[in-house]
Amino acid sequence: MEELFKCLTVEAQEFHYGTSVPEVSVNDISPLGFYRSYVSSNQPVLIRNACRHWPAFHKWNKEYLSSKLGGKETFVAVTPNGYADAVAFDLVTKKEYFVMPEEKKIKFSEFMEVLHNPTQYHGIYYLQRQNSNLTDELPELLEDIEKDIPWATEAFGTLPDAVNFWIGDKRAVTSMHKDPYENVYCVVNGYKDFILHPPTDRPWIPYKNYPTATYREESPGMFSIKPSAHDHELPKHELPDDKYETHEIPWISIDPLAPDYDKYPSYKNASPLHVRVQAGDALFLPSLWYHHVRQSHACIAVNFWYDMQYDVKYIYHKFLDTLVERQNYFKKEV
Ligand SMILES: O=C(O)CCC(=O)C(=O)O
Repeated sequence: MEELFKCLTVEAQEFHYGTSVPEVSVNDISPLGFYRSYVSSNQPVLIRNACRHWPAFHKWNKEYLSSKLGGKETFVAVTPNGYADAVAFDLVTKKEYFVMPEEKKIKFSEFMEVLHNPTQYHGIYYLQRQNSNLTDELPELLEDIEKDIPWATEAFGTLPDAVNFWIGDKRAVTSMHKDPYENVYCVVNGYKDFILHPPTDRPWIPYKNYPTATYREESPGMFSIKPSAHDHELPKHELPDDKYETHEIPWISIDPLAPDYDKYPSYKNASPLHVRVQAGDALFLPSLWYHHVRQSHACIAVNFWYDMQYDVKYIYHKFLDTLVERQNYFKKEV
């Protein structure tokens, strides 16, 4: 089976995805061209100058955002290590968890103060709510951007499902994951570094089930990992259905910045693509692509999540997922 998976990776790379993310100018993008060349073939592309014409490109800096949003309260993810929604080892319970950030509700001006004086504060701050926070929580900023990406909206035949606003510390990292969305990711200030894996890399991406937990800052700079209430010691078959559902979450255990090849030797077979998205540009990140994201300090971004189609590509990806799961199961058995 492993040989077949290797063949899949090589063919996907040679015939289709290549070894770098293609680039195109926004002036050369039409809805039909975008759909034909990138969406339907599940191919990422860097779109130069996609959001350079937004007023936000010139306006969004510390002073402007503070005067516009200063007194407003907002939720910010705070972690000891920059990793919100990632796997971490808890020294107290000696277990690995999928750990979510502490969500602090603070004034935007306070967040700006922390962001611009990071050494004077404890914890790593990242405004990264993924619930359409730009439209729902920060509507004051909407006049500075377009409400959607016109060529993408026409290509997808629908408005975006969510528009998210991101601003954070350079130490804040988004761990490897995939989303069921077509993502148009626009950088307004600074840059973002993406590591991408096509869905065909699934056999080399290690998943494990982790109990969930949340960081809590007990005193300045002292974080503990609080297992979720449902992480009790009952065996799964004794858990009520609703608890069973949320007891564990499958997450990717590899850190592509420092892969542990002793633990995950198969990851050597994967075919990552690296791309830096500069201010004014956008990355089209197709649904189900694995991504890991870093950023320059106080980088500001807005992304548009469009619903994905549950089409034949999705069915093939799911089939591959099932094959890999089966193979891993039998490997453990022998
Ligand atoms: O910008 C980031 O830190 C993460 C972005 C991301 O994961 C997404 O847009 O799906």
